[in-house]
Amino acid sequence: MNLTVQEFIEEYKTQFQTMFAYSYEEGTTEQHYTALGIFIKNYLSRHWKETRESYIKEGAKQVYYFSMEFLPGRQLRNNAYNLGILDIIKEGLTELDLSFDSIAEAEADPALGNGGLGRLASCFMDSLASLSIPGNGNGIRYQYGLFRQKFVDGYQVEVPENWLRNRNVWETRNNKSTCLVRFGGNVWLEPNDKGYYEAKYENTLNVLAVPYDTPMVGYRNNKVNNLRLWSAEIPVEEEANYHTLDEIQPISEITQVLYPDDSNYEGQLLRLKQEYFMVSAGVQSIIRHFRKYNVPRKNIPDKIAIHINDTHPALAIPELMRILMDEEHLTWDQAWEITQKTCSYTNHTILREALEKWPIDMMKELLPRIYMIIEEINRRFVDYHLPLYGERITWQTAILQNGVVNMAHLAVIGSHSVNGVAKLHTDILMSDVLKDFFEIYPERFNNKTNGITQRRWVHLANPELTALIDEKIGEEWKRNPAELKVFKGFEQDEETLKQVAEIKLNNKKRLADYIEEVKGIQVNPRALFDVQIKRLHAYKRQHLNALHILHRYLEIKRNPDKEVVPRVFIFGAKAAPSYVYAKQIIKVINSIADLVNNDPDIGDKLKVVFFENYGVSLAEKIIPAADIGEQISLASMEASGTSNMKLMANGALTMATLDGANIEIKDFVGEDNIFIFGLTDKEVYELKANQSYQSKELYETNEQLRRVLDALKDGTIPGLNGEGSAIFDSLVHYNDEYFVLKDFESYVDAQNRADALYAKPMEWTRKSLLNIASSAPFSADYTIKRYADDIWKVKQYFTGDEGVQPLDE
Ligand code: CRA
Repeated sequence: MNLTVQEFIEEYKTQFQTMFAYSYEEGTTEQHYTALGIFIKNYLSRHWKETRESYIKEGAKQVYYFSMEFLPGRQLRNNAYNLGILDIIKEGLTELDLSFDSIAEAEADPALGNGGLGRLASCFMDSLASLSIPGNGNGIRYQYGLFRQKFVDGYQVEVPENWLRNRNVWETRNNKSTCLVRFGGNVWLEPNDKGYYEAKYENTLNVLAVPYDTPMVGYRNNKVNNLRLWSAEIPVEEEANYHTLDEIQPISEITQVLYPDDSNYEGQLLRLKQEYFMVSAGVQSIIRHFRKYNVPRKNIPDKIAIHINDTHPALAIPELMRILMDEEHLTWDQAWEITQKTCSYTNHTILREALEKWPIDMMKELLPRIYMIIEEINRRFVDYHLPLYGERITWQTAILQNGVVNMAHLAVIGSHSVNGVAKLHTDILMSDVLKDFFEIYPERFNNKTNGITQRRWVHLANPELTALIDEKIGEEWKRNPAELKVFKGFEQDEETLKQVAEIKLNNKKRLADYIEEVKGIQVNPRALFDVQIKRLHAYKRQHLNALHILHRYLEIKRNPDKEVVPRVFIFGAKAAPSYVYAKQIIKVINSIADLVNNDPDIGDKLKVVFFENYGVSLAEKIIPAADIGEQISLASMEASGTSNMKLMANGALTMATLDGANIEIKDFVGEDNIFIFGLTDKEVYELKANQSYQSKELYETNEQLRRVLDALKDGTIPGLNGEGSAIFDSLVHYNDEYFVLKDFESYVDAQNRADALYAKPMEWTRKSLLNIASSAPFSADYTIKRYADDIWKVKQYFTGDEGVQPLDE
């Protein structure tokens, strides 16, 4: 199916006219987006169908990635690119006097996730399809995604994100595959005449789960996998029982909004409802699909892998048990063996407040049958392990303790594999957070360092760089990322370095224009662009960055004639609506921005830009223009991070603590090509253990630090209403939980080293090139290959020599 430009033009005109009954010349950008999206979806539909059919025909083992969050980003460009028709479409549209770029901007960016975890799920979807692995996503079709962020007077204001307002061209509502999910009521087991117990229900709330399927397009391999997002509706046969909006509410609310907390456990009945709704619908539809394979039930683990993305979908374990026992009539032992072999679990955080625990009473009432099963899993676990490990370990690992259901424990006990998302993180799981489990099940633990898809984050976000790499080393790296290392050979080649520098400058000019357009701030594209983009969290320490900016500001004011390397500090970050401290940090940074950007003494030396509404689409604009990526979390706190990988792949140098995947980045790029500072995880653990840290002492003894901290509350920063003092108090009087003051000096020192290097452009660019050339290990293709080989035992299905080749690192 080789589309030509002329064919595209003809088909597109017809497509447009069929949809809108207007000629394409009269269309709005939005209409063109819709028509083009439908055109592409039609184009890929045959592959979508054939991929599904071929998996069944081959009896392929399939993986189901269960995640409460997906952040796919805009899909028009990526789908056209992976299908290999992007250039043709662009050319065709140009001939029609239309601009692909403006049309692509009309797409809503579905924010069905909070941050790294959701974006990781979507990078994984891209890699699964591109590696020809039978992999499906399973999640929720939230009507409202993560809130849209606005700044009013420097304060974050949340506005609902109605991403479905205009039609979503990618989804297909699939009425054939609906399921019924039950909540509440009474359940009991009754022996029947066939010799097994039957689960009987009364007074349940019945919810219809309707799947919306979205194609996940592989890179030039004719493979299209499926992302299934569930929406809650009233069962058709019960419609007559519902009369008012109030009555409908318990059903419609289930898939209405995404919980806006990142790395923070949200203990609400509704959230538990959402989790079970997604899990039950997903498991039911998998088991139904599996029947098509016509193999004995005990072979389910040879055909199905269910992956639990953090504990949010951990109810998949008791739900699978329920279906295998109550509907497939297997014994407990048979069902348990299948369940454990089928399920695997990834932990994404060690933050205590993020570890999900549901009150037993709530679980019992909302999910009575599921609670019975969890109770039995717990009873058997405790009975078995008590004689082997004694009270201490057994009680520390029980699922039910102190009136709550510990979801991480359920996930570990019910899975055959438990992984962390970077080496350090996995080590911490084994030695600390889950150490008792590591003693019981050492064989289950393994590390899978996160990755990113270079297709979205390099090929498409940074086309000039991509073209340059193609020119220097050929195109093989796109199918086989390991080839990127060949680019290292150009580190001494002046011409290449000049080209790399020029591309960066062009990207920065584009971003500078965008900054002027949306923020009204003029920045110098030759300044050092210093970028911190991620959720706002105390452990990520955006306030450390802010203190450094203040420090620079005060230095410039004190020594106005001193030459400085001009910098533009760029932020993008949403704070959870209920996270007061994070919101105070946003306000402080915005106020510092007002101060700095409007001070005539400062000029180009220092600018601060805080973008509103950070998300995938904004990241695509910012990342290619970054000189420095800020990865400054307190060591041990950031499980992995993934913006660190995206930024390095685009030639940013990393300003990093030895945390999460930063450590692996350092190992691959070499310590000369990264700025490392701050406490190590061991030092942090020690300081916490011996309680010797006194932040106030630092404030009192370090003059430079004191000046900066005082500026938070002495009126230096205009427009604050106590937010500066709140930050000050947390750092000085409440002993600085995240060791911001402790790391301050070493941070400033690392920043000074960055300045010195930036003053030698060739040297800087050489390191930038080495970062680009060392980024291949962080391709999600490798990460996914390891999940496929080690955890899921699923194969790549090739049809020819197209697509991403069997990966050989
Ligand atoms: N907030 C971690 O904090 C990690 C991503 C993806 C996070 C990040 O360091 O890169 O997951 N954890 O693995 C999380 O969401 C519930 O825990 C994140 O995105």
